[in-house]
Amino acid sequence: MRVLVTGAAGSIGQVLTVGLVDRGHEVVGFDRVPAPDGTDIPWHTGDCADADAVAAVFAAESLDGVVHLAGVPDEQSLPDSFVSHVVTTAALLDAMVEHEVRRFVYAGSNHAVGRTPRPADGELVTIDHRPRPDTFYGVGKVAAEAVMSLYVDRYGIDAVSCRIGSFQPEPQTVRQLSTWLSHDDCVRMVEAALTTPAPGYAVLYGISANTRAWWDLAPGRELGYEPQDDAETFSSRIASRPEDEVEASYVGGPFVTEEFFRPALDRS
Ligand code: 15L
Repeated sequence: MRVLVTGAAGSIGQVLTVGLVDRGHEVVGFDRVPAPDGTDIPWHTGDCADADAVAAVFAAESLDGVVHLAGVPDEQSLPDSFVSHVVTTAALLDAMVEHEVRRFVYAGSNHAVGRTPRPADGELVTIDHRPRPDTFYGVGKVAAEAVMSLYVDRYGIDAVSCRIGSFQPEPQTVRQLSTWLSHDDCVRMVEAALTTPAPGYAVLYGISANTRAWWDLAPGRELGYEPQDDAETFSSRIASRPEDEVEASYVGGPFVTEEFFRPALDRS
């Protein structure tokens, strides 16, 4: 497939670009910053919140799909979060409709359901749990999923939101022994979301096959995502910390704590 990757210069973008090319896909990069040194793919520098910049990319490239990773991966004010996650998603979907590009894969986040409490032992957080954001970041991710759902219903495109856990080379904390997404599994996940036949609107939890996982991997498996890595491999290297208990109580871990409580709007 020939795929536009937004946020291609970011941490996930760089791993994914190489991984998708290795798997035989053609990747076009799109980011606010120029291509990192050594990048050898077509590249567009611009902001995907800018509909004109997005339109110019789609006019220049013939595409089969979009992988939308761009967006600030952390807490911001509500308006900034809206632009970062919702406006960018809408701008890309509008261009996809205009150019008849059918497949959209989104870097959603566990923080869309971050306020979901950990269920009883042996039970999983499923994709049927209601949207329950833990931050304005999470609100932005929920709203971006809503825009995707609207475009699937209106225009019949296929859109998959991968609610990513903790994308790291290795897990760093006790929480991440449950929530880790390895680099290789990230590539497997996105390739499955790009190539699975006719998913319509779909959501999956983007984690590896972690022994301590408590988010449901079945929706991803139904789309062909078979994770291969397990954070448990690294467990002996992870020191416990006092905050581990609170971080284990909700999907969103540290994002549910009072440290993140703030007004929605910045005031000058
Ligand atoms: C995310 O979605 C964030 O982008 C990242 O900063 C981490 O908080 C990660 O989730 C996580 O939950 O570990």
